[in-house]
Amino acid sequence: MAALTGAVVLLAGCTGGQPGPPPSPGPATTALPPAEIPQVTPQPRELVRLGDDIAVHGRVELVVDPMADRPARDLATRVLRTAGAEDVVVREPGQPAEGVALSVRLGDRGSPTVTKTLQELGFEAPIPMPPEGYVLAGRGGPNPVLVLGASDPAGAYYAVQTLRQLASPGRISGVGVVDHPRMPIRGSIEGFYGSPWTHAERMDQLDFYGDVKLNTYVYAPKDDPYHRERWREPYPPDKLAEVKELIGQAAAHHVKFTFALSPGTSICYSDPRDPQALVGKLQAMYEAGVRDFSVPLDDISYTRWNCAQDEQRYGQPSEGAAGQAQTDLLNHVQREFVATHPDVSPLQMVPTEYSDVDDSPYKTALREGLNPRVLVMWTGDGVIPRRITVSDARKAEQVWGRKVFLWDNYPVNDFDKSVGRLMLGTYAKREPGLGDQLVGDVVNPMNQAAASKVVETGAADFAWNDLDFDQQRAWRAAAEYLAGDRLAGPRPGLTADPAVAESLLVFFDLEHMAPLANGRPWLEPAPALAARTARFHEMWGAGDRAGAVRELRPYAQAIADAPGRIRAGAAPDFVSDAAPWLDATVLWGRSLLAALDGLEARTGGDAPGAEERFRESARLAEQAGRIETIPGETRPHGPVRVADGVLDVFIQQAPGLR
Ligand code: LTM
Repeated sequence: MAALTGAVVLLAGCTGGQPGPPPSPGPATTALPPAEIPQVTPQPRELVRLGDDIAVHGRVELVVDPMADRPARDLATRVLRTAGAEDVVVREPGQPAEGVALSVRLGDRGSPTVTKTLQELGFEAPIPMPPEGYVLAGRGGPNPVLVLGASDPAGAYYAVQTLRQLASPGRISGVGVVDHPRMPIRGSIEGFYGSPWTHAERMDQLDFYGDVKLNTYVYAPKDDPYHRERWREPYPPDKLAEVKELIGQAAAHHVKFTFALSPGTSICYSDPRDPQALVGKLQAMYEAGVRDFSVPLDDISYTRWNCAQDEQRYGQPSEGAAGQAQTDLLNHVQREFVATHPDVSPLQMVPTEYSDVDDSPYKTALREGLNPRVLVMWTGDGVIPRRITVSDARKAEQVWGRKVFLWDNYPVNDFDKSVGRLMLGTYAKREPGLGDQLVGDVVNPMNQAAASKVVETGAADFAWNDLDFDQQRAWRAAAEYLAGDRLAGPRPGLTADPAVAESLLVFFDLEHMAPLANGRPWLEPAPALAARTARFHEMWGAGDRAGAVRELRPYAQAIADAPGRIRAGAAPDFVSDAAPWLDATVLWGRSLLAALDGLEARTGGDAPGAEERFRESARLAEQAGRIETIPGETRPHGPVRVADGVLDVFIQQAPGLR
């Protein structure tokens, strides 16, 4: 650990408060030998055990600098209460409270008391602390100490989000954490076609982003007319009121609500009224509280102009001419709007050529003319790339003349070949090291907002700490999150049912396949099930038929049981998103069990019984195959897929196995 000496330091009388006498001791503190450290997601950069766990009971004081904002204070208070504090007294440094069992310090990393306490706990000083960074250090025993120091309000909030995950009933892990993100922009871009997310879904997403340290939500729904087709028109008052509520929710969870406006389908670049209209609408959003903006120019034709004037000004339609017109437009926004509003973040844009790394007249125009402050988005080498590599990101940097901002088209399921798919796979094939090469990573999710949290959790983990990313660990974290009752407490793990998380992982595996635009998989179908069916065939082929059936049966049962468990225990919004897939999974699971029954009956010499079970298996599979996605929800609409290529193949082949 770079910043920690690594030693377990025993410390007497340290409270982490301002200089002066320690608070008078409260009720005797229980010694808590260290329990297993819970998984923290995203994985912190450095995490080591410092000593015993910290007992949480009785009266706890939270000593907070003004730097830690209300969301951080409120969350810290909730965490301490949920962990077991009967009472939490929040105060500013300077007046120790009486009779507290534990004093928790939350403040500026540079404040003398935080620094001193951290040094006493074994941290080297000063710890480099980039934006959003924090240090957390705690050790139990008779004089427990718990200090959270941060570089800025976001860091303080993230320190508390880590504390949330280190808390369990009655205790907080006695650990040291030094942490900051590798990528400065992390989040989602609601940029898919089809029914946009509802207001409630967006509110819930923003809440979730705070939990997993995602700091960005880009509002860019293709089917919101005021975002794209009718971009010049102001939002009606009811929609504007919703946007304002989203801005507040985003701020409360340290998320940047990023407003995107896509004028490309109808803009006349050379008519001064259009660039003015664009700036005017951004200004209206600024007045509503937005400070982050994007101008996406994806999925438009650049081989025709929208007005005759553009041909006079830029010449015949061509890639290069479109690049020049867009450069002029974006530089206008930069000059007239971004540069005149010092509190606005760098402008984001999506180029029309967003999905390759080859130079072109279009890219040359933007590279040479576009203000270098403007962030350029890129989807990887392909709209739905096979993988996203450091080398491709470097090539993208070359052709765009700046480091690019990843628009990751995963888990989006709005394209033809994704019909019937719920993308619940791992966040795979994103190469470690991208943290040095990308300015940010936002994923384009599914219409199914709650189900998108599976991949969003992976992306959050990766974007925070790509060098230590473990896709299976992140997958499990997503299952545990969705298995927890979030309303019951700030830490899902406090109430999560492990059996529900296990069922979710079985279900995620069945929905693991992710297709390229041509339908071929870039993520394979059902890897866990496929490994088991492969093992089955191996044993069967080797003559151990009873053993082959016996080994596969519990997993077949787990598939059949998963939907019931998930419906009973997982987050209700996930359950409703996944409803058709859960319905189909029950039937596929029963079909698989019937197929195993048939094989067992045949092995036991009961040929008529076997035939009857195989008929039942086929009937259930046929029924499962008829279940469709919810009309109007997913675009495109069609039969849901469950481990296709693995489960259906096994079931079809079973009657023929001799
Ligand atoms: O990817 C980009 C930049 N644009 C569109 C998205 O709106 C769409 O959701 C995805 C997936 O179909 N493909 C696109 O080209």
